[in-house]
Parts: sequence; structure tokens; C-alpha cells
Amino acid sequence: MSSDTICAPASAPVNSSIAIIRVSGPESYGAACSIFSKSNLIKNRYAAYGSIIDGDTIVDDVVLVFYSGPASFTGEDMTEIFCHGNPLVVSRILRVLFRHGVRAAGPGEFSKRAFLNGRMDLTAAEAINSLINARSEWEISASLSQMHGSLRDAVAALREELVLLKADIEADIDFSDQDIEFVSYESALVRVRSVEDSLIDIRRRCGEGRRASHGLDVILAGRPNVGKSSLMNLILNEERVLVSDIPGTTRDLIRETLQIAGIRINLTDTAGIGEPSDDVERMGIELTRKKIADASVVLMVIDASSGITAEDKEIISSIGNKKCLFILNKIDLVDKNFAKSLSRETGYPFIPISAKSGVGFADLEDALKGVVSGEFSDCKNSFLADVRVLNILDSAIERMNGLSELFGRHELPEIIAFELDELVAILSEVTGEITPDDVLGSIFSRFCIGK
Ligand SMILES: Nc1nc2c(ncn2[C@@H]2O[C@H](COP(=O)(O)OP(=O)(O)OP(=O)(O)O)[C@@H](O)[C@H]2O)c(=O)[nH]1
Ligand SMILES: [Mg+2]
Repeated sequence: MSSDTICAPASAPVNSSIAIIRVSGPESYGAACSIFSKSNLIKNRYAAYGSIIDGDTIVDDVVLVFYSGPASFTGEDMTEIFCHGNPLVVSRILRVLFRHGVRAAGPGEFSKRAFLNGRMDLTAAEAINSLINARSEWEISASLSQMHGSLRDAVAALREELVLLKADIEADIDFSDQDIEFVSYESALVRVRSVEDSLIDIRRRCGEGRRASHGLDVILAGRPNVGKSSLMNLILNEERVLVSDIPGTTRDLIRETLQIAGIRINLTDTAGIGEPSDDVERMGIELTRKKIADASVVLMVIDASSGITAEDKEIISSIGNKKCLFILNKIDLVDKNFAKSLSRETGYPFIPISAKSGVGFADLEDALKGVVSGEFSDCKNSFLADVRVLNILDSAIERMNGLSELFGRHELPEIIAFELDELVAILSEVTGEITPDDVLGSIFSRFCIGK
């Protein structure tokens, strides 16, 4: 339990209807009583309406809730003050709290206290941070299931199995002078292999989760003036990028994020690939080519009014085997059967569209949804995991490998028991049961102030 009391705004520093200030620590109740006009109304989990006062001055009218520890977010006594949502008002209240012995909280300090007081494990703490920063529906659902223990339970079950196995092996050691066998090497090896398989599966699901959090890198490519930027604006549903009939309008990469089928899409508009008219355009084109190579999906845009040109073909061949959607833009300028006949002629399954009028957009959206579902078919079963967790899992898998070998060559049970102990310790790091201070510091410093 901490000896000092901390406070911070839990809401963003913007003008809004309500802002929230959080206080946690032993002085939460005392400080609240000193600064609140209706201190007699302050009761556990009761919303009290009154004013924050500073001497004779009314600072703001607020609702104040006191939570008696350990039944609070941090596990300590806490107070939450709901004041008017003006950052100046929030600062005034914080200053009054500072004068009553409460200090400003650092980033993630509330969550760190919650973790240290056993209110949640590290996977849940990290999931809260992911929930706050989530940029897609998938990330929100994954954060919520992780807050409720999905990764913790999966890892804990394996840890438990290793603890049981170690107990059986130690029983064998204890009774080695008698002729009782608690666990045969063969059956122990089967159990070890099954834990190893499950660990590999968890690692795979964490990798899948990381990929889904990053989202899909989609890039618009094509010759100058084919309507890439117009399409970008249509997809984003806003006038984000400059559009003009002058070829070479876009010179830099322009990246925006959106959601398709619940997954984050990182969409990049690029400079048209063609004969550059100056050095800046040349640089833009070079950058575009590099970016196409890095992207997962290319939206190859072709201008229907000029059909497929030699330059279009060169760009298509430079895309290689990458996932590509062929978009035939400006169909408002051509015959309605043109897309079909061009698809037949070239073998490219064109999606006809008019970025100008929006015709055909629904088909493009469906095609993108199809790509997303294909790329992230297993994301429902995945976990949110940062590099810390991935590293722990990798080293556990490596160690499990070594353990199987020990069984294979009938190593002494004492050595196997020691190895199992090490593995249990490694897996405990995922939930934070055994985690050095500096690691905790680096995890919670990534949180925002007030969380
Ligand atoms: N008729 C018609 N014109 C379009 C359509 N889409 C884009 N345009 C026009 O085509 C011109 C070029 O559009 P942009 O979106 O700037 O093309 P771009 O591919 O981004 O061009 P660069 O940035 O120069 O590579 C503009 O005048 C647009 O209004 C369309 O579907 N139909
Ligand atoms: Mg452009």
C-alpha cells in the first residue's frame, strides 16, 4: 500500500461537459473532507453533490464519490471528483488538492498501484491501455476479453499443469527408495509436449493479435491523374487529399487510418508513377515504389478513359505477387460494358468505379472486406500482446524444447524438477507475479496520466 496520495485528471484536457479528477491513497478521504463543502455527505460509494472550496472561495460545484479501499480501482481509498469540463477549472481543483498534501500522479500510476495491490494482473493492465488507445472494433473486443483474463487464464492453465508435473516428479524423488512410480518418463513427456503445443498456439495467437492491432497496410498505386487521391477521399469520406487535373498533384505519401470489417486499415495515397517533371516528383515516385513493396495490399487504379497503357502494365508487373485489387476508375466517362470487356481482354478482375460520383464504391468496399476477412480469418481467437509478452513466450518455448530433450535422455528427476521450476517462473512473468521493478516502470510509463 502506498504511503502518499496522488491525484490527476482522468479525462482529456479539453472543454467538455464534465471532467473527472481521481485521487488515490491514504489521504483520499481526509483531503476530500477538507476541500468539499458537504463533507458530512461523503460516504463509501455515495455520490455527493456540493462545492469544492478553497478557504472562502467556491472553486466549482461538483459531484464527489469516495471509494473505501480495497474495493476501488487501485485497491486504496479513492475519491473521484466530477467537475465542470474546463481545463482551467480542473487545474484550480488540482491546485487545491496539492495544498492538502496530495501530489500529482505520474503516467500509469493509478494502474500501477492497482497492479501492486493485486487488483489486476499485468495482462489486464496492458489490456486497459490497449482499450483506451484502440483504433478498431477488433482491438476493443480483444482488449475487453483480455481485461477479463483471456491471456492470463490461458497461460495460468499451462503454468498449473507444469506445477502439477513438478509435484509428481518430486514425489518420485521423495519415494525413490521405494518402488512407487508417480509418473513415468513416457507419460511425463506426453504432458510436456502437450504444454509445449499449447504454448506455441498461444504464441501464434499473440502474433496474430499483433498483426491485427497493426492492421492492414493498403496502398493506392497507379499513373498520375488516374484518380488515386479522389478514391482516397471517397474511401475516407472526406476531402482529405488535394485533387486536381494536373498530373503529379500528389508528391508525398499521405497516410490515414480507417476501419473495414472491424480491422484497422492504414491507407496510403501516393505520387502517380510516371515520367517526373522535376526532382521533387522524382523523389515522390521513388518513395511510392518503396512503399508499394512494403504494403500488404495494393489498390491498382487505372483510368478507364485511357484504357490500359504500357505504363499501367509496367506498374502492375512491378507489384509482383502481392495481393492486388484492380480498380477501373472514371467509368462515368466510358461505356457501361467497358469494365467487363477489359477484364476479359486482360485477365484482370476489374472493379469498376467512379471516384467522382461514388458509383461502384459498395463493390470496392465488399472486395476490401473480403481481403480483410481472408487476412485476419483467425483474429477472433487472438490475443493482444506486446513485445514483452512475445519475448517471454519465445523463451518459454525454447526452454520447453530443452525440457523435452531432458526427458528424452532420461535425465535425473532433480534436474527436470529444477527446469520445471524455471519454466513456471518464466510463465509467471506474463501476468507479472515475478517482474522486476524496471520492467514494471517501463510498462506503466506508457500509460496516460490519470490512468
Ligand atoms: N470523370 C471523372 N473524373 C475523375 C474521377 N476520379 C477522378 N477524376 C478527376 O481526375 C483528375 C485527377 O484526379 P486525382 O484524384 O487528383 O488523381 P491522382 O491519381 O491522385 O493524380 P496524381 O496525384 O497527380 O497522381 C481530377 O480532375 C479528378 O476530378 C472519376 O471517377 N470520373
Ligand atoms: Mg493524387
